[in-house]
Amino acid sequence: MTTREGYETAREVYRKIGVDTDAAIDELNKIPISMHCWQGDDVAGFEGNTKLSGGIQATGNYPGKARNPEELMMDIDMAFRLIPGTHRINLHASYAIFDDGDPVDRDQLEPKHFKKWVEFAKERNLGLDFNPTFFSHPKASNATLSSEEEEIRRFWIDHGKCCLRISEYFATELSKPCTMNIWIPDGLKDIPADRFSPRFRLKDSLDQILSLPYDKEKVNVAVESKVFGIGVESYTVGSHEFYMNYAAKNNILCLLDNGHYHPTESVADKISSMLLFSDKVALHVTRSVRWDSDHVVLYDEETKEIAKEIIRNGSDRVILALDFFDASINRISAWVLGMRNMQKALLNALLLPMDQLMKLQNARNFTELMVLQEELKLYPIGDVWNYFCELNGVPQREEWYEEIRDYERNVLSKRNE
Ligand code: RNT
Ligand code: ZN
Repeated sequence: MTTREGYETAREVYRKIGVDTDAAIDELNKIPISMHCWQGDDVAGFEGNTKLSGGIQATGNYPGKARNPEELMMDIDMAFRLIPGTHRINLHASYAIFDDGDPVDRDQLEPKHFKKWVEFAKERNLGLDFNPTFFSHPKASNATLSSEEEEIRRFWIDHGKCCLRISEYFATELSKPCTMNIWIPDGLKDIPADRFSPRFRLKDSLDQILSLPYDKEKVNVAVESKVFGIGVESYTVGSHEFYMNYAAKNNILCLLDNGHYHPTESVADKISSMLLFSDKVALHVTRSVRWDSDHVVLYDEETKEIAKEIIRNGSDRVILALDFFDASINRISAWVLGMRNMQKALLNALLLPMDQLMKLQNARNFTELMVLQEELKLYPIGDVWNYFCELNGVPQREEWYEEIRDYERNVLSKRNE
C-alpha cells in the first residue's frame, strides 16, 4: 500500500466521525515551533566558557557535539531536513558570533553579533526568537537581576536591554515577530531570611529593561518562572506568582515551561486560564523525569494534552517552543524527535472530533465520553502523519534515522572535543 492509499483509507475512517483530515494537515502546516539551538551543543554557546551554571544540567557525553557556529548551523540544517514544515530557531545571547575576533561582554552585545544568524534564517525562511543569557557567566555566580550588588544588577539590566534591541533587529530583518524570553536562575539553597527584597529588586530590574522603548508589534517579551533549580532548592526569586502577576500588569507574556511546576501540576490545565486573561501565552515544551531534567519531548500523554489545549484555544494564541538538552544521545536525533513528536501531538489534537467530545461533556455523558476518547487513541493517525511527511518532502516513519546514521558516520564522528 502506498502512503497515499493509506491516507485515503484513514481519511474515510476520520470522515465517519466528522473529522476533515485535509483541513487538519493544512492547519498543522501553519503551526511553527521554535527549535532551541541549545540542544545542539549542551547549552555551551560560543563564548568559550563551557561550564553550564544556573541550576540546569546537560548530562551525557555523546560524541559529535557542535563546537562552533558553522557546525551548529550545519546540524540545524540536518535536523530541518528531517522535520516537516517551516519553523523558527530559538537563540540564546551566549550564541553571539564575534567574527572580527573582538568579543564583547554580555552588557555590550549588539545586533551585528547576530548578523550571521539573521543571514542563516533569511536564507531558509526561518523566524528567530531570542533569550538573554543570565547564567554560565562569572557575574552570575550569585544572582543576576535580583542581585543585592548594584553593579552586578546593573550589568544584567544592561544585558536585558541589549537583548531587547537584538530581538527587535531580528523581527525587523525577518519581518516576523520575535519572542524574547527572560529566565533567571536566581534563588537560594536554604531557607531565606528575606523573600521580599530579591523579588522587589527583580521587579525593578525588569521595569528598567522594559523602559527601553521597543516595538511591541515586533517583540513579544515573555517571562519564565520555575519552582526550583539544582543548588537553589529552597527559594526561587522568579516564581510562578511573581511572573504571572508581572506579566499581567505589564501586558507582556507569561511563559510556561512544563518542567517548572510541581510534578502533579499540569501545564495543559493552565493554558485556558491564562488565555482568558491575556491574548497569548508562551510555552516551553519539555519532559521532566522526576525533576526539571529536560529530557527529549515524547509523543506521550502530557504532550498530547498540551497540544489539545493549544488547538482548542487557538494555535495562533500560543507561542510554541521546545526546551530540552540531552547530551546522552545523538543531539540531532533529539531535535528531530522532539519536533516531530510535538507535531504528532498537534496532529492528534487536530484529528479529534472536538465538537462531539464537547457535546458529550456538556450533556454530562461521561461514559460515552470516556469510551470515545479511549477508542480514538487507536484511530489511524499514523497514516495521516506519513502523508503529511510525504507532502513536506521529509522521510516517513523511522526512515529519517538512516540519514542521521550517515551524518554521524561522515560528519559527527570526525569531530573531536
Ligand atoms: C531553565 C529554563 C530555561 C533554559 C533555557 C536554556 O530551567 O527552562 O528556559 O532551559 O533558557
Ligand atoms: Zn524553559
